[in-house]
Amino acid sequence: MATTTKKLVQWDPTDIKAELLKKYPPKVARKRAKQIMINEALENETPEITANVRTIPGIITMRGCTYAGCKGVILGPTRDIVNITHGPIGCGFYSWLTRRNQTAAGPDGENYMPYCFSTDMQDQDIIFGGEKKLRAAIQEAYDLFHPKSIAVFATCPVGLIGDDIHTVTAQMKEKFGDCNVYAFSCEGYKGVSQSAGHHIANNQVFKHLVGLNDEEKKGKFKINLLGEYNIGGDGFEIDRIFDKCGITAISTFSGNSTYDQFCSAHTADLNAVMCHRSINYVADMLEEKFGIPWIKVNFIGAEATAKSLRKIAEYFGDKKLIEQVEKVIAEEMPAVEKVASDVKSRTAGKTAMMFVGGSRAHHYNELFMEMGMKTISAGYEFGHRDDYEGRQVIPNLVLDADSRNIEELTVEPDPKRFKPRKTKKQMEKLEKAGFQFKHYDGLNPDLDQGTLVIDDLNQYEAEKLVELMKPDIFCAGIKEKFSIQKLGVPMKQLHSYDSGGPYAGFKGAINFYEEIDRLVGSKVWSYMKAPWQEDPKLSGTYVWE
Ligand code: CFM
Repeated sequence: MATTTKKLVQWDPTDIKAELLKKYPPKVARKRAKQIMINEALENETPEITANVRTIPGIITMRGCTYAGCKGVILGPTRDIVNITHGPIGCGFYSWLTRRNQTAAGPDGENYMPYCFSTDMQDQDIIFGGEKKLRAAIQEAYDLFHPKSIAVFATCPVGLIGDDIHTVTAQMKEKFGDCNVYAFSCEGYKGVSQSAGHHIANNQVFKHLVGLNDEEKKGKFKINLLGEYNIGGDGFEIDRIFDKCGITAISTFSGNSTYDQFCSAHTADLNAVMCHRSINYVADMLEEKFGIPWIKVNFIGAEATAKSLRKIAEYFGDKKLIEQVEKVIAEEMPAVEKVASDVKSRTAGKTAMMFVGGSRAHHYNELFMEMGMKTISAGYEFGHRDDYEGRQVIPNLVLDADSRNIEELTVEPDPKRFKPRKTKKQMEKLEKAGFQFKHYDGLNPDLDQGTLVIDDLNQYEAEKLVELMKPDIFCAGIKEKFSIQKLGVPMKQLHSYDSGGPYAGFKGAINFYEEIDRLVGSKVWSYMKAPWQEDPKLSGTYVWE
């Protein structure tokens, strides 16, 4: 690639923004300008960013599709539901484990993770309809495995030809009697990104699963951990810490989860929300229907982990739990601090860029801060305005045709099972002491003034940013990995963690410090030059240059 632009040593965010937009036709530049924001770091008053809108055709986005968000992200990590992709086998590939959500089979050994179920639609199914094939596939899965539950996911062609997957699954459920069968209309085109798929998935889980098992589970301090997907074993580390503290996770939505966890979620006494983007509306629905309050937590970063544990303990207000949490923090922190102070001597002052999904750019900022590093540019692939600016913007969000396309469930208090976990007085007392329910400030207030916050970054802008600002590390996904390394900058995948992890909790923080230290300290990528960069045989320009 042409490398005529030198690194702007004293870069000004306004100049960088102008550079990023320079090559676009005026109409595209105008649209993208609203998605590139220079952060003012004003708490709850950050300027408005445009987010959750369609990618401009022709731009190579980092986003995934709605099917990916539904099947891959939300239902993917649940081990004992047979997930059938209804569609051509190309999409079927993604019904296999392409995300690094880890699973322990558990005492019952029921685990369908290693399998890939697809109806493998052919031309004739597209022409004459695929319902017959779908019915046969559900029957085959039932006969082979006798699972508790079978889920069906629609890919784009299914929506285009109009297969009625909901009727088919309802009929099969009735026929079996002992297997819950339901479907997701999560065609890839259904929304502007995977975020729409999260919503479709969670709505159906709420309608078809949550509340089915009223049996009281053991445990004194019972919570649901919402929006934790056990990537690289993060969930295992969080479970280890919960066990030590005496906190019982009734369910995790949905890392290493089971069908029964979803069915029992309404029996917990607190919802702790990790990934706000993918699940905040489930927390709202659980509160409205069953009376379970929710708080935002973050187990990425040692300090953030300690803070989140204290928050959970404070909510329950039990002296013994508060003491135990403090004991666990005191036990875990010395090892973390030892590694942090060692790596800091090399990592302090280094710079990072992060462009990941809808919550990690925020969560991982914690870990970089603990290493003395600075985030100079960050953004989400598919975050909404509230993930950037905080939940106070929600009432003012403009609903466009794409967001209207996604069903919003109307939830009412359950006539028998609605039970406020705290009295109004208890809630007010906690709030007076500074405790915040249903609260999230978003990414922007935690980034420095002048940081470039960019929504739905694309390949062109990613390369341009790196070329101009030369960060010490760039974090994103597999699609970005190699083009960034070719620019001489180390790259860390924050979706799959490459082959690393866990990075959550105390042990995870240590893993992250050590890995980032190695990456930013290594010059290997900067030594690499392609032959044509050193000795170009042919040169040319594009017509617009
Ligand atoms: Fe939530 Fe996620 Fe994320 Fe997400 Fe994802 Fe993921 Fe992600 Mo990849 S649910 S928004 S759709 S934290 S798969 S575990 S890493 S883009 S930042």
